[in-house]
Amino acid sequence: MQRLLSGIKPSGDLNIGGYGGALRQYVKLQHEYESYFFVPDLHAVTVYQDPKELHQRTRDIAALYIASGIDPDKATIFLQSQVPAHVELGWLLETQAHFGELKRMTQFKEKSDGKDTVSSALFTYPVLMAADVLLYQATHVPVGDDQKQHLELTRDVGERFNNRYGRTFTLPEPIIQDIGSRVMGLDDPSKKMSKSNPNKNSCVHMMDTPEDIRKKFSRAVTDSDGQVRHDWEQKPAVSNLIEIYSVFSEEAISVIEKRYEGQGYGMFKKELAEAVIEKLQPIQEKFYQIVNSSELDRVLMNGAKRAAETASTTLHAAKKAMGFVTF
Ligand code: AQP
Repeated sequence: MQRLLSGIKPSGDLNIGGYGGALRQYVKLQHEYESYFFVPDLHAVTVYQDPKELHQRTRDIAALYIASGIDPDKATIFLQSQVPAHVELGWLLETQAHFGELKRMTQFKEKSDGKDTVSSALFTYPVLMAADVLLYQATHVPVGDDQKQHLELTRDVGERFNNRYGRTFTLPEPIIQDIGSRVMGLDDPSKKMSKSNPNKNSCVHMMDTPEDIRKKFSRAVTDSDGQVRHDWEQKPAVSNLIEIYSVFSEEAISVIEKRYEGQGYGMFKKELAEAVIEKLQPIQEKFYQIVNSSELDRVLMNGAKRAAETASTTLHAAKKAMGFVTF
């Protein structure tokens, strides 16, 4: 069976962008791959996180994995910071990554833009991501559109290591879906719906109340031609809403376009909100049952144990290949 690894950073409250681009896919893929789903808490701290919030959000993301349908008996669910091999391999791989290629990472450019200081961890974070993936010999990584470049770096660094020290790592392939791979902000369709966006109306959070969800969609920007038509070039805001609708109702885009033909945006936005509410309601219920439970602790402890076994085999092989004294 081929192996898959992916995760969602606890850097803010999870929104429907992360659900559409990642979590929804995880739930399906767990049946096709031997799956590792982790919470990359070490990645979150590349920018400052309030310790109490980080603690709670880390549990929240893990609970959302389970509440959304990932089965902990099938997939391994764990926290990155519970498996020290990630950091150790990250350091070894930093010796293989080039300063110039890290400087070209668009996410680094975006996140450092306009800041007086940025942490060096933000700069080297794609190398830690490479370690996350290569440690598990993952054959596939489901990623949103924005993470494609980081996965290419993972392959480059892994290949460089293999060429220099002998074949140690499996080079992973991305899995990118067509619909939902890039959910944009409700206030600005040129910007990705992001956890760290301070404008709370730009995204719908997974735990938003029905009232909030209705309000946010009613305020979502559209355009002036009044047609529910999917066309990213000419109608990015409406196309984004149609894709969200398609993700949540599991209907084809053409079906949605047809239903609202000639009706303007009012009913379309209302029913879009209802489709999202309907999908989120059972997830929210399950989330509240498990988020602070000892059941979640047990899942994460078992997951870390299982993950560490796989990770330590790869780390040992990498250290041996590089010439470190190993026993
Ligand atoms: N808006 C989105 N549309 C589609 N996919 C998305 N993903 C995130 N936002 C969207 C995908 O979710 C996975 C986990 O992402 P992440 O949380 O680890 O990192 P991120 O992409 O940096 O997410 P955010 O929300 O933008 O976080 P901040 O603001 O903290 O940087 C990835 O596969 C991602 O593509």
